Amino acid sequence: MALDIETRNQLIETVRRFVTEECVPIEAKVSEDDKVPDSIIAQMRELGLFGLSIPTEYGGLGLTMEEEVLVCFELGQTSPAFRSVIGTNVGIGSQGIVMFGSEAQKNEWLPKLATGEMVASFALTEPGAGSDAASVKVSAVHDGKDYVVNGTKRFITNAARAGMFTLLARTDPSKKGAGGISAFIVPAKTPGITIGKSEKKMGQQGAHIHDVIFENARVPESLRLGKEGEGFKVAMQVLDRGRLHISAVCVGVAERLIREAVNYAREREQFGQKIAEFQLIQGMLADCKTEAYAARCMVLETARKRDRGEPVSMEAACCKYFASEMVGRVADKAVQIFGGAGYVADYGIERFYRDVRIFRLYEGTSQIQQIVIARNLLRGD
Ligand code: COS
Repeated sequence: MALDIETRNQLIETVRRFVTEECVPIEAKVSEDDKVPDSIIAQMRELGLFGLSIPTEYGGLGLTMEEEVLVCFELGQTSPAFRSVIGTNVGIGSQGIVMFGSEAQKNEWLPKLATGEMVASFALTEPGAGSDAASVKVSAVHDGKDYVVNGTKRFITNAARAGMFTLLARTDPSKKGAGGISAFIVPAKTPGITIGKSEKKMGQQGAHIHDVIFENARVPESLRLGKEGEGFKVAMQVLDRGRLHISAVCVGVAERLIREAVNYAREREQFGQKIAEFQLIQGMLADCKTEAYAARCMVLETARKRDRGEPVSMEAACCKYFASEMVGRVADKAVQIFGGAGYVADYGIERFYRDVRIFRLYEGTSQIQQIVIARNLLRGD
């Protein structure tokens, strides 16, 4: 159920204050240390941020999608590494259980994920299966009352902190495509699981991705999510939702960068006047604002549609496509408005420029979003 308007405004204001007072001042340090401090993670737990999307009966805040994107507009106003701490619990790590879990699975796992006592991680991508998600090779072979899992997952966010994985694995090797895949809840402490090194990345230092290697890891049948062969559907529905969440984060980052660019343009003088007075600067600011506003409207509209129970695969892909490309253009213009300073680390703008690049890649590249949009159009949905 939706929050009353006063509670909703309070929540947004609290998140805004947390972001401005606690996260923004340490953005550079988080990037340098490649670590979000434990004290910040503790505050996120206290604020209930790990449980934004988990229903209240399992200890979460049970936000509607509209409320969640409003919170993400705020969380996006700082380095995306902070959002990444809670991102997998709110989105791709937990939502398979919320949408497809049995009552017993929900009762066992969701309360821990809601409080942040346990971190969830989503294990779909493999060395040979990125955009082509239906080609996963990690195998889960039925053996008595267990499945025996073997293979490697790649670029798995929060894997080293995870207490559980939502794993997509092939249970039917005779079916090469989507039909042979099943989804599982896999406790991270299962013998036979090893976590690879933290990958060095272009941006978002403080957020970590790893390989997850399964060697004869036994997963009880009771931890399968949904029916055998339904895993691809689980992954796609989790991603539909995740794409909307990421789009909202893109809007938040864009709004932050626009604010930074406006402030800088008001201060910086060239040719005897503030650069904000130059129409070429104003043009760039206006383009940024127009695009960010368009993305904000799309995201809100799609979130409301999802809350009404309508399918939003196509609209979520439109949002992800537009918002992630939009924030790339905004970050590029922010560097341009800052000029040389935009390229210098101390000003922080170049860090955002690097940070936002991943938005066009993960949870489906822009090209995958185009495919999803076009297929839906051509099917006449
Ligand atoms: N919701 C529910 N079911 C869906 C779905 C959705 N959004 N999208 C596809 N499906 C179903 C289809 O209906 C189809 O079911 P049937 O076989 O019963 O008809 C099945 O899944 C296979 O769908 P499709 O044929 O479209 O699969 P493709 O292999 O062509 O792949 C894309 C579709 C490209 C859209 C998919 O592979 C994809 O999203 N790739 C990107 C993966 C990604 O985001 N990776 C990032 C990793 S997580 S950070």
